Amino acid sequence: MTLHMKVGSAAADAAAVLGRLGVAETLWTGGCRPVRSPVTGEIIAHVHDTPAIGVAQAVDRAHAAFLNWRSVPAPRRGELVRLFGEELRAAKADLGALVTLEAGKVTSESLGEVQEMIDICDYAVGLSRQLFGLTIATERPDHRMMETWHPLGVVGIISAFNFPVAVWSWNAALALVCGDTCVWKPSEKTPLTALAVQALFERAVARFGDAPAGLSTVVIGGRDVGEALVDHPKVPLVSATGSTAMGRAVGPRLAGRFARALLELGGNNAAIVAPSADLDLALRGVAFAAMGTAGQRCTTLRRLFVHESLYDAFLPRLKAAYASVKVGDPREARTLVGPLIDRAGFDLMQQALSDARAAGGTITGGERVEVAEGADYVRPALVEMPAQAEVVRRETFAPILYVISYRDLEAAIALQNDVPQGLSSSIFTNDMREAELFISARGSDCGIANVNIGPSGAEIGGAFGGEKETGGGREAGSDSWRAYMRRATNTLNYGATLPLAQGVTFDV
Ligand code: UN1
Repeated sequence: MTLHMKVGSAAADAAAVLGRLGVAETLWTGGCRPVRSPVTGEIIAHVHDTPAIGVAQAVDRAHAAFLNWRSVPAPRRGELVRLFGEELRAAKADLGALVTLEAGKVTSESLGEVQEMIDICDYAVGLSRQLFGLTIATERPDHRMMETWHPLGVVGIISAFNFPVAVWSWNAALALVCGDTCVWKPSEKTPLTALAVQALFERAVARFGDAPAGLSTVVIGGRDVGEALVDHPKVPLVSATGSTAMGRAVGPRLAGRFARALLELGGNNAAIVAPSADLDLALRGVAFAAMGTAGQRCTTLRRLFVHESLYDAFLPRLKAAYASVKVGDPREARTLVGPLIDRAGFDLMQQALSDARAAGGTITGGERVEVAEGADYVRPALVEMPAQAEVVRRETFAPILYVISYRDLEAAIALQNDVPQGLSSSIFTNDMREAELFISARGSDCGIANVNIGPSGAEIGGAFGGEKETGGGREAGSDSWRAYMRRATNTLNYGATLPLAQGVTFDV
């Protein structure tokens, strides 16, 4: 392939970094599945697909490991996650570089993604000493009622290309301290970062000493590999992150065999800029949330409601910010917007822009930027819309920000909520009544509702996920760990009689 002059080879960079991360060359050469770098469009590796029988073997091994791991004290399980966190710290620059090469993120965001993994490891280490249940008042004398939390089993993890390593870690770090084991199916677009994470995990396992084999495994492939994982009877929980279409396929299959689904699907996130907003702050918040990660976060800001009194002041500033961001090679320090993942992403963006134009939208940006032949770089698009048309209500995984002016806050909140998705949202305001209304029961219907920050870039300490078509699952912090354990209610009688609950008598 001929490369455009502006970018250096991604293949050479990938080979060097994979070597440093300890990924055996046989794992990323000689296979049938090409891996393409969105940075240059080059094919940088050929990985081996896991056959269906291989998925079953991985689950069986993980299940055997679970039977051992569930009896290891939780703080000791935490020690493995602590060691893994150390490996991630040491490999942060290299793993970040690989995220950039394989997913196209700019370096700062790739490093941030690895930092998010380190953070969840730290969190999980602490959690390993804080897995607790309740003691509950009982109506019977000389009885005690309590709940205990036990390891659940093998957790299937399906992750998307846009957070190719962090999303796995939110699940795996918690699952491992909870006494579960994991089988991970990464996006078929980003298998290399998964192989690298696996290599780092195995280093931690070797240092840990006595971990059972098969605690965490990667399986690679397309839909059939995902289905084999989702359908396996020894997988009681599947945590799936990706499109709503994927969730629609996965959810019913899991329900059909009464397995748990933890779904984190599409978002169509909005922000409201209210009259009292600090406009400098709002501008920066909107710019990062809408253009960061080239609009390919599930939390990306896609809809902006600007109060009519500010519209003419705010829009020109936003347009200037859109015109000034550097779109280009994500490995370069000054670049803020890297490539779209592939041509299909580019085509979807162009389709949405043409639908928006047909619905009365006025578009600024959105055009192709020539960086590397065979790669898909675009200038983020700002689309002023007269109303919330159908195209605005659907999630297009690309840097398009629809802007609509509003007069009345309650009407703006209603519009914000009037989409099928319910992941993230925010309001920029210095009016306490508006801020409180926005996060109240009558406010945003999303899993995340922020004030004076954008909808993206959440920390791991909070529960992450959303409502409606976003799938309802919660990952990462708060009490999300409970999804990875099974709860038992225990009632113990330490008396000499057998009083029955609800006053029932049954004297024999
Ligand atoms: C995703 O895009 O799937 O809140 C996850 C954020 C990140 C995670 C995004 N911490 O934007």
